[in-house]
Amino acid sequence: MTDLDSIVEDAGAAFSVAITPADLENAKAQFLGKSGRITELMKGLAALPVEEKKSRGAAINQAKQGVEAALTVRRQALADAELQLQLKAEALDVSLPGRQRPQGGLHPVSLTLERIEAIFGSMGFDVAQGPEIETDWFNFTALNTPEDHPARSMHDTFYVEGGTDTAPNLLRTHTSPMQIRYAVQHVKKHRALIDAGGAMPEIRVIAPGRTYRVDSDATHSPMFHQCEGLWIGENVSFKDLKVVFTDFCRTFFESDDLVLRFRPSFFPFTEPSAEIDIQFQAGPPAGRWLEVAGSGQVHPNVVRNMGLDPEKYIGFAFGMGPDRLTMLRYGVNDLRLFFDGDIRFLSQFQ
Ligand code: 2NL
Repeated sequence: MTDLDSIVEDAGAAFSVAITPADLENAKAQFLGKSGRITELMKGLAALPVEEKKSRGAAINQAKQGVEAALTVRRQALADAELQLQLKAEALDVSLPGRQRPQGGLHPVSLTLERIEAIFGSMGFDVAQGPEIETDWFNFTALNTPEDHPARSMHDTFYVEGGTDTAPNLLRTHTSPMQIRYAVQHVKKHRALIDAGGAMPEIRVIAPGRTYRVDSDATHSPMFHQCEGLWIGENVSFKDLKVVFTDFCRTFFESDDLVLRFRPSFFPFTEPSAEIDIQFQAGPPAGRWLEVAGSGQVHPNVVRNMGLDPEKYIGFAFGMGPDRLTMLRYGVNDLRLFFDGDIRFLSQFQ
């Protein structure tokens, strides 16, 4: 092996142990740098005779090309290795599941309110709206509630600052005030027709919404929901109430194996009045009577407060608790679950 062959071989060995580009540049300097082995040989050429200089020069050049070739191969190998490392570090696993953005949904009680609105909507009932802070007149007086009725006391009703005959100052205790407001507007709109003895379009409306009472335990929440219904016309009877409410219950609970019982009761705003109980003929709560609503024929004083003559106009009203209906429909046993806001409970209704 000539001295040149061993230089090329040494260079190949030195380059192959270089791991980083800096290692490689240092190794290169040992052969091609200012005082590298190849460079030193080149310097030595000057001292040779012309003929020998030619052949020796060509041989050194060939060795130099060999060293440079080995250098290029190693440079490329290091660059490839570095690229592979980078690719590995920046690897993107497109098969990983993405970050979830769970879809929101309606509260179970809202689902019930929507169901109630849809069912009564199909029977021609409009949906009333109204304020949650009410006046004493719309919440109590118009509904024939006596001045000394316990519901009007500070113990049973949330009062807010201020309050006059016209200014609102209490949190409504039922959704009836919305129906009074609705009826008053309806009568105002048809006043001329009514006064001329014409046929006023019937009042057929439901009033769903939040209501407030001073009450808090496992089965009572200070805020709860109510949905009332009202149907007033010239010839609306208890028979219509029975048909409408039976149809509602069977549709709501998706069961024809369901019977209703109207049990005598008392409310200041209806006379006569009845509690409505239902009984499933089949399924888990079968055989038990469940109270689902209060109802009655609208009291003549309340009809008068709507601006109508109770001798001519008559009808029925009912009130039910959507919170309780939701508990019955889904088999929920604690009312407070609806208001705790625990997503593990709420997400089960989506
Ligand atoms: C109950 C009782 C009831 C009414 C609500 C009503 C409304 C008007 C006129 C007459 Cl505008 N009555 N509402 C009537 C009877 C009972 O609710 O226990 N609800 C959960």
